[in-house]
Amino acid sequence: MKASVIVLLFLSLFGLNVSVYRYHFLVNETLSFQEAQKHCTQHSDYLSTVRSKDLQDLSSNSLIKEDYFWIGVQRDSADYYKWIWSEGGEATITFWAYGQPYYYYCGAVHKNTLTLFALPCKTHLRFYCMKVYELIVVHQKSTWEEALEYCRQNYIDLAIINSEDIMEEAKINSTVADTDEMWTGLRFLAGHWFWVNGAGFDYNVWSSGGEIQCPAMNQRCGVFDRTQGVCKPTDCERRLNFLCIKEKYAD
Ligand SMILES: *[C@@H]1O[C@H](CO)[C@@H](O)[C@H](O)[C@H]1NC(C)=O
Ligand SMILES: CC(=O)N[C@H]1CO[C@H](CO)[C@@H](O)[C@@H]1O
Repeated sequence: MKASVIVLLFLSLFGLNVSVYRYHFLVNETLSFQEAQKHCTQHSDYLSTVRSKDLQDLSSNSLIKEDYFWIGVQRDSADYYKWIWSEGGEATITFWAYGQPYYYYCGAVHKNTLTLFALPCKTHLRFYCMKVYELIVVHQKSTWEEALEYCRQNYIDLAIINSEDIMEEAKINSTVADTDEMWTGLRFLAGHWFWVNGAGFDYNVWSSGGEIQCPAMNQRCGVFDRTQGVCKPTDCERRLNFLCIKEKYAD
């Protein structure tokens, strides 16, 4: 099977009580629901779990040539009236199209109306897979460098807080930390601030004073301040808890 082109689209936090966020990827290949599901579990996590507010972004991808695309929702084989996510758990769908679900078994989004239809599972459609991440508080008091090393060895990286969804996640998850401030992947080097994974600064994480253009030598690592819900520069040698990014379904 030829390699599919995977396009990173955007990420989303799923519910506020659930401490995770999701990156959705369009796979530029038309497959049946079962084949699509298999493709996702081989290459990432699952077919996408989607909220109503994600539909606009997902549907606007111009690679989707068909009227519909698969997301990870289908009838429960044990209970005809129940719909379940590929990721697991019952799906409470608020965006059924009028008169839906019809008697078919697999859920596809109609891209022009942003509503869900039940379609025959053998229909060949493009589809979204997702990767699911969590922020985890590490209860150690470490310098910024030590924290970076720890996250990279044990998880993926220090936390990158570059969207509203991840900020919400950071606020929820940081309540268990021992320190009010905790390290993130923010660093000032060679004249500018950057996220250690190279992410951009479209999302403003800084405290009201804004980004410090030229921080003093001892103010060049970024903490997340949970009392204010913002990031601030501080001394890299301080010993603080930290936030790592973890893959939810990594084994
Ligand atoms: C997506 O797939 C179509 C064939 O179905 C191909 O023509 C097109 O070049 C692909 N687009 C990208 C960005 O790979
Ligand atoms: C407060 C909170 O939601 N803590 C969670 C942070 O993330 C870790 C790892 O997923 C969870 O185990 C915590 O429950």
